[in-house]
Amino acid sequence: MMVKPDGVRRGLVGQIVSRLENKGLTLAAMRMMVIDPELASAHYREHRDKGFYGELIQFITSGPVVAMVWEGREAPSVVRLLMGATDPAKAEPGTIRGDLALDLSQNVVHGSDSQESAEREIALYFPSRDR
Ligand code: 3AN
Repeated sequence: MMVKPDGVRRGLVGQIVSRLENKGLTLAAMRMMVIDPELASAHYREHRDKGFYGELIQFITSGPVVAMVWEGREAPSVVRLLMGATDPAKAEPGTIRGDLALDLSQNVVHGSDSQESAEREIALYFPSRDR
């Protein structure tokens, strides 16, 4: 999962990490970085034909992010439950987006949507990590 540039700018990294730790997930790797356009387009390749793609790439490269690897039982789906719906206006209270976001593009966090996408994204963001 990743804290996006808006979450880092707003100082939300600590409480997002706490929410996942409190749930019982284990933080296995963490990296603060500025995403370059090449990495952004690799990450979001499935959205390249969408109308919001340009805005998405512009935003995700607009400042530092914190990329993380979390481990635990059913980690990808548990993280997405804690994140809440993609559109923060529809995200349940108690979730990260439900409590901390309102804007659809500036929605504070990204989470891999399956074990397969987690592995693909971990390889992109942590290329030297042992797998
Ligand atoms: P999620 O981050 O919940 O997995 P995806 O993968 O469907 O959501 O979308 C990737 C990102 O693209 C979202 N986090 C959001 O910031 C942005 N996004 C999705 N749909 C829209 C939209 N209709 N307009 C603007 N941005 C969008």
